[in-house]
Amino acid sequence: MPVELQLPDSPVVGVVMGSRSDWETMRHAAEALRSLGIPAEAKVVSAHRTPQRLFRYAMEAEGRGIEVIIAGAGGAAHLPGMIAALTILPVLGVPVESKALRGMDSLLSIVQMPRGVPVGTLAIGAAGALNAGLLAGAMLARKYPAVREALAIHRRDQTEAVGESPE
Ligand code: RP5
Repeated sequence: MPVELQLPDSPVVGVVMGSRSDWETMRHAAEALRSLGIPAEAKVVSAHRTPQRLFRYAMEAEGRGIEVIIAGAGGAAHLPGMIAALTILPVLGVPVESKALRGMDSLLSIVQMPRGVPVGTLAIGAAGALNAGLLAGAMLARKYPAVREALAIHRRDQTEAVGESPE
């Protein structure tokens, strides 16, 4: 089978979230993907409020060309785990900061998956979302040289932006 080197125009990463209110956090994942030139889609898919949409999304994603799913949710954050249960695509979970428990509920809901159904869990909030985008990029960099190059440039720029003097 020939190795695929060219990124398609269609989305290869799916960014999903439990509510529109999660976008303020999850847009950081979308921005990281955009900065690496990775085609991505963003959708609201709620485990509790739109379970049929969740099933459909998870079952169809691989066939539509999605290669990595980033799922963010807050509170009783079942979205990443349920998606992971329904697809063999890698799923990266982002705990959205909740009002009541400041995201500890989201974090524990996402990270404590049962043996056999993994979700790669990131940090709570915007940093976790941005890192999920970068981590998806690192996964895709194994296949797409353009993503590898973009990731290397991102790291180089980030390093150069850290001044040695504290003032
Ligand atoms: C979760 O409940 C969502 O992921 C969101 O983080 C949280 C609150 O949702 P809204 O009440 O703002 O729609 O399902």
